[in-house]
Amino acid sequence: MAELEEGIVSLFQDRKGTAVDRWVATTCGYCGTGCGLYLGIKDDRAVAVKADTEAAVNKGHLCLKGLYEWKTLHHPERAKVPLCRRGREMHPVTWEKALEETAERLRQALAAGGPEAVGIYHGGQLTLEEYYAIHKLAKGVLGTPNIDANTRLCMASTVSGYTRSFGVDAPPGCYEDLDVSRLVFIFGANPAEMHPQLWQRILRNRKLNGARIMVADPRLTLPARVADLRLRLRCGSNIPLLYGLINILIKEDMLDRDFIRRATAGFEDLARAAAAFPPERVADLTGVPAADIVAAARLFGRSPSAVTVFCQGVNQTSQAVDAVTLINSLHLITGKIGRPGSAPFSLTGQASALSMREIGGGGSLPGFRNPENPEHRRQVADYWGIPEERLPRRVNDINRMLELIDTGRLKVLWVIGTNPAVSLPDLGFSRRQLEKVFLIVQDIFYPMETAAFADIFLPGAGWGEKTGVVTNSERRLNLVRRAVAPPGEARDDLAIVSSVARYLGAGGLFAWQGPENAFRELRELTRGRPNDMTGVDYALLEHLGGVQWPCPEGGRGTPRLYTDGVFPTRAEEAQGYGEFNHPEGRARLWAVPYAPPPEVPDGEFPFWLNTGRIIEHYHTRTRTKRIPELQALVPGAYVEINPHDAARLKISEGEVVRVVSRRGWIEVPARLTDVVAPGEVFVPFHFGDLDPGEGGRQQAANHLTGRNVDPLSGQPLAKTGACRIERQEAGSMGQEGQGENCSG
Ligand SMILES: Nc1nc2c(c(=O)[nH]1)N[C@H]1C(S)=C(S)[C@@H](COP(=O)(O)OP(=O)(O)OC[C@H]3O[C@@H](n4cnc5c(=O)[nH]c(N)nc54)[C@H](O)[C@@H]3O)O[C@H]1N2
Ligand SMILES: Nc1nc2c(c(=O)[nH]1)N[C@H]1C(S)=C(S)[C@@H](COP(=O)(O)OP(=O)(O)OC[C@H]3O[C@@H](n4cnc5c(=O)[nH]c(N)nc54)[C@H](O)[C@@H]3O)O[C@H]1N2
Ligand code: SF4
Ligand SMILES: [Mo]
Repeated sequence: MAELEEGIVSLFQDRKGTAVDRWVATTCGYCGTGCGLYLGIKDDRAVAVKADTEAAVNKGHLCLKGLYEWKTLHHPERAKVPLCRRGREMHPVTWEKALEETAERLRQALAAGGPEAVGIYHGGQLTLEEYYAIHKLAKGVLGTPNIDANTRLCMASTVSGYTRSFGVDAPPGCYEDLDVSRLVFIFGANPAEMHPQLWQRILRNRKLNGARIMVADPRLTLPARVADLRLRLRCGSNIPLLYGLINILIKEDMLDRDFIRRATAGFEDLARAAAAFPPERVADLTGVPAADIVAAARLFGRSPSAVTVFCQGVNQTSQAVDAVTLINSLHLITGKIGRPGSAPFSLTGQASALSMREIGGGGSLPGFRNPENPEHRRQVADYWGIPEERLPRRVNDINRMLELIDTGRLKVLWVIGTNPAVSLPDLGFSRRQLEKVFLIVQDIFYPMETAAFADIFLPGAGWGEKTGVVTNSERRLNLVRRAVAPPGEARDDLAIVSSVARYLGAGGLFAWQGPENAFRELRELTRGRPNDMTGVDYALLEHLGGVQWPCPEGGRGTPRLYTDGVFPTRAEEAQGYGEFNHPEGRARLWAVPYAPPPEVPDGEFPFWLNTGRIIEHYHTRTRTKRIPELQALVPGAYVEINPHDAARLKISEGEVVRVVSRRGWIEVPARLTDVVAPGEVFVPFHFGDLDPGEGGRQQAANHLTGRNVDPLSGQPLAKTGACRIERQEAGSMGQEGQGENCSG
């Protein structure tokens, strides 16, 4: 077991011996953990990486991805010049031509169709300054409601869940909680693979302090295997499980009644709703034995502290926002919040996903302002010097934007730093929309899947080639630094967005001399707000190695929120969750409804379809597939099937099967493993479809996923759907409809 625990998840690495000209301090550009590292530069090229032994987050450790990150720089397929489409071909053009064309298309669409005719959809791996520029351009110049980010597929449910419970989208806890908590409850997350350095901290806590680990996941992940208590619930059954825990906590009076009285509202309603979920019913609905549900509630209730770590097993399932609010409630009714070792803690996915949320990516205005609040609107409009009416009141999420393309209202879409041709659900539908719209793609690699649909391609500078701020899961602002020049004519996203603004005649609003200048501007918009960073500048970030917001002037940052039991629930902040009817300053306990997921297995599609990720790859692999060491480890997609199901269906290890859903199909090798339960399958979503030259196999998991979304957050349910497995007859591989249906 010791080997399993240490095994793949962390590598200590020290390359003091590597011959380099200089080491540049920076922050890892992959996951939201935010590890500190040094890039080794020799002759102006990146040649090595070493972990930062002083870094508060990772203290000298890095995972696989961080270790090889430098290899994404200087790759021959880095995009180097702007391209424009002429017929079927993309041709190199000058920056002037590309920018002029981009601005002209936006202008024409605006003139003909108004602000709804244009849109921007961006990723979560840019810098805070770049997000600020994008949102200033979209909301302050174009005035379009069509502005969204891939946080819609990632953290949108947490954004709404935190806001509903606490009044603002701010993660209450910090990593230190993982070091000191007596119980780490891992709920719908697999940090051993996705946040490896946090998993190391959890294991260290167990070793040094005897912390307990409890895991709720349908898959037998590494954390589930080593947990003290494992709740292997069925896909899509978070709500009954959480209600089941709350039911026992109340029945056995494992509550902090004083905290409930003082700091919360809505307990009676929550208690009434939870009463309908006794352990026997919950066992029926989740597949978790009733005794384990009781044991889990007691472990949580009796532990002096507890932190619940959650991620996509919550955000991407049905009733995701409701699940987030119940997780928050679990902590609120037991008073396990605002103290060391106690917090509901959503792990953010991408390196700067939280930066994006705090500056508008989750649908707010900068500084978590409410776009429906006249005072907030005025503050932003005045600061930018634009008419207040221009600011959209409600943004259209990417789901709505695709519908607007489908109905011909959205004409020009600008995609920045995300690969929707692989990552959006229901790829058949989504790719048709990318085909239909006039598409501008801004990415660091060419080719990549979404660029195949582009009319204009703009080459961006990536990690290691630009300086700026990235905010990690614990609200820590870190610096990423330019260590080498971008390849060819590539330019950083801040410069590109500012140039487009200039071509649109709004250059005066974007007259920054580099990122630090932009940071100073955006910082002012956080004054007095939940993410106040008016006390932060680049020098302080350098000096302290990162600062956690809020950090008002003169401050040094705030590791933990709500330590006084007062919550920022105020009527004027009550963005997007309807009528505000509870006392200010108290956290809200919601009695959420329960309904089974919208799509469940049936005779035709008898398996639960679960999709997600693995340690070796990052998202759509534009970076990790170009790192030979990582690509060799897992070169293609596959489907995990439980050996009992495989035996029943006569499927052997490695056999290529067809996975079919109501939306589409993929053909991938079967991997027989008890990591998935009988009746469930899992497909990693990292893989785009192979080109004909590579065998032409259709393998992107999102051919299978559907357009059902959480009604409160608009987040697609990438983890809850139904599918069947078809065996391929010899010789019929790859031809639609010729598989042998062996789902029953
Ligand atoms: N190596 C690597 N690391 C990454 C990434 C990557 O691509 N590669 N991506 C980053 C990003 S953007 C993100 S958002 C995070 C995601 O990090 P995670 O959320 O930890 O990863 P996932 O594999 O998407 O899903 C986690 C778990 O949710 C479980 N799950 C599925 N359905 C349910 C359910 O109904 N209930 C419960 N309780 N659990 C369920 C799955 O079985 C899976 O084990 O990882 C980040 N880190
Ligand atoms: N079925 C299924 N689908 C999912 C998920 C799932 O679990 N299952 N997870 C969802 C989640 S949580 C996420 S976060 C999304 C991720 O989905 P995407 O955002 O599509 O994933 P990436 O591959 O990270 O795409 C980022 C793109 O930006 C480019 N890039 C990197 N750095 C820069 C830069 O500095 N500037 C510019 N301009 N470009 C840059 C990269 O080359 C890449 O093409 O996928 C979602 N889709
Ligand atoms: S844990 Fe995340 S931030 Fe740290 S090295 Fe790995 S990918 Fe990078
Ligand atoms: Mo994500």
